[in-house]
Amino acid sequence: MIDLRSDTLTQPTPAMREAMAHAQVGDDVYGEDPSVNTLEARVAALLGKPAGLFVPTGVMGNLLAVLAHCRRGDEVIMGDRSHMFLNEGGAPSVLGGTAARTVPTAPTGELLDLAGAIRGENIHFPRTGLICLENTHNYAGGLVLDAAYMAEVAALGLPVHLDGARLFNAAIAAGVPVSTLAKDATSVMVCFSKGLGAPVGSMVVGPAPFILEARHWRKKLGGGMRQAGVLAAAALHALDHHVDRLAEDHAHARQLAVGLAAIPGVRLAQPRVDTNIVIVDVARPAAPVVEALALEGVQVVGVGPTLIRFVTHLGIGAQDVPEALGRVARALR
Ligand code: TLP
Repeated sequence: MIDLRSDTLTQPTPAMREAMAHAQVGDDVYGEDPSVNTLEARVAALLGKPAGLFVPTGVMGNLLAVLAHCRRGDEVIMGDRSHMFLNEGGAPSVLGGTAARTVPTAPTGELLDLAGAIRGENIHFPRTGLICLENTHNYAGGLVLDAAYMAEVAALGLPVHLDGARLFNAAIAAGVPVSTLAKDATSVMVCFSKGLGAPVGSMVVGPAPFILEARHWRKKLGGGMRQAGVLAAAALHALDHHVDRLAEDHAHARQLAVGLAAIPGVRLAQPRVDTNIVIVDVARPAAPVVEALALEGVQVVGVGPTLIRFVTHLGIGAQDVPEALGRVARALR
């Protein structure tokens, strides 16, 4: 099987497992896990923010950001094709009493009509508590939002939370430090369990009072972990060894996109391939195509009635790309 369903499917490498086995640990609820403390300080510094909080998942990180930024009844502006809106179970509404105010998403991942969605002060209105952006943008095909756009959104004057599950991919693709893409967000969530190849773990960073609030909420949600240093060690190893190599995943995705677009009946559903995600339109129901591909030994996911997503990652080698393309062509013949 060539598994292109997601970069969440990576296996920890032997060297990463070694680092985990030798991690120094303590009780992180007491703030005494040295590996977690190192990771929180390192990632906060990397992203140019005062403080960080290690969390088990990206979903929890995004949820904590909403809970810490907003009050009950606030509206949270997010894209209608954002992961926070589509794939997180409505958690900010369920657990935070906030409402998702969706705005349309450009094919390149930027939010449209943002200024018009911000509420003015009026006793009848909910308050706008937060704007959420996503970089790279998953369902825009892993496209990168540039720093100039981030600055434009920040200039609207509201707190901005950035779902940066794949922010390291964005930084490598844009050739800028990750802090450049984080600069105009008030808070940022990054994942170690996507392209970076760690088995578990994400981080929320932002101002110290915000992180303290998020820490309270993490405990209430049951996310206070104990000897979490074994997981932090995997993330630290990923930061040391798996960031620059994301360029390989991006090159594989470009190669894949060129090959896929040459297959009759397949069209690229995104304007560019910036990073490790390729979404194609197969102009027929996606589900049977996904099944046919699996029978040929290529795993992918359907992300729309006729849309299929391919994601390259640490577990995909150079030889896998032409092999996958051959299998896709056979399946679609
Ligand atoms: N995305 C997963 C699935 O949930 C769709 C994937 O395979 O792409 N933000 C973004 C932009 C994400 O893509 C994801 C995961 C998350 C947040 C949530 O991360 P986890 O799975 O760690 O909670």
